Amino acid sequence: MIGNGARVAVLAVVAVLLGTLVGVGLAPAISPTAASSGVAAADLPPPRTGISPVNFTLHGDAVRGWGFSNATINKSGPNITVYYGDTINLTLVGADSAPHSWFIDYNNDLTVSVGEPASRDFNVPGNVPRPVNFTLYGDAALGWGFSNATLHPSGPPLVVLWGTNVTLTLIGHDSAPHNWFIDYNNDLSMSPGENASPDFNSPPGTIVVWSFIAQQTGNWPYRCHVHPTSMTGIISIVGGPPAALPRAALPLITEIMAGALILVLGFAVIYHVRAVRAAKRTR
Ligand SMILES: [Cu+2]
Repeated sequence: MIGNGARVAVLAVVAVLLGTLVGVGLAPAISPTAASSGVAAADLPPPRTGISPVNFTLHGDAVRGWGFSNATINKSGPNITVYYGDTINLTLVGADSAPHSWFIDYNNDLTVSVGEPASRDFNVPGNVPRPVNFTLYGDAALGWGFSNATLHPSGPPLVVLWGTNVTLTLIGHDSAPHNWFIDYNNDLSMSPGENASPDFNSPPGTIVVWSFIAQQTGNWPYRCHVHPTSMTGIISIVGGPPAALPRAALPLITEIMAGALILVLGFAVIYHVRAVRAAKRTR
């Protein structure tokens, strides 16, 4: 039995744990009001400012449990700690073929009860990922950031569900032109088939809003084609089938290996035919 004080505190914290599911959408947001938590409004701590919202990606498996990644799924899933007032965005990814949902079981009765934040089922046919918007600031020397204050040469990690329509609002922080592209083959330049935005900050101050569909499952570098080494980061596209890379974006090494393999096989065929003929002649 939880003490009353502890219970109130827990309720205050979780009553505002708002799940918004990329891909599945959560139940309507519950605001941190006295009504939803049973606590007088004046007794609630003020919502935190500056850091919220908080994003988590959870991978779920009926047998193995939950994990922040497929590789770390465990029956007792990862601890999730958030502040009162935080908006929590969950990206829920199925690691098996079963439908799942995510909810906070305040009363620990193993089912969704009234007032408990609960996601829709995910990993079911027909789930359409919710569109995702990111605002990225770019600077040739300082890199990428979600804000002017957080610019960094290794920009913020972006995680989206496979199939998501991603909209980027691209803003320059210096006077140079930039763009944003996914460097699937990691060759530091834009190749055919790589998602690439138009140039932004060209002329300085020009903001570009640009969308693409995240269709290649995996972890990829993103870059600016003008400053490909000082403006880079990682985008993770999760949950979809492993998509074939566009032919033009195949890594060079793959082409070299394929070429070498064909060469070796060709020689093998020639020598085999010759050996068979030679064997026939000696009979
Ligand atoms: Cu740039």
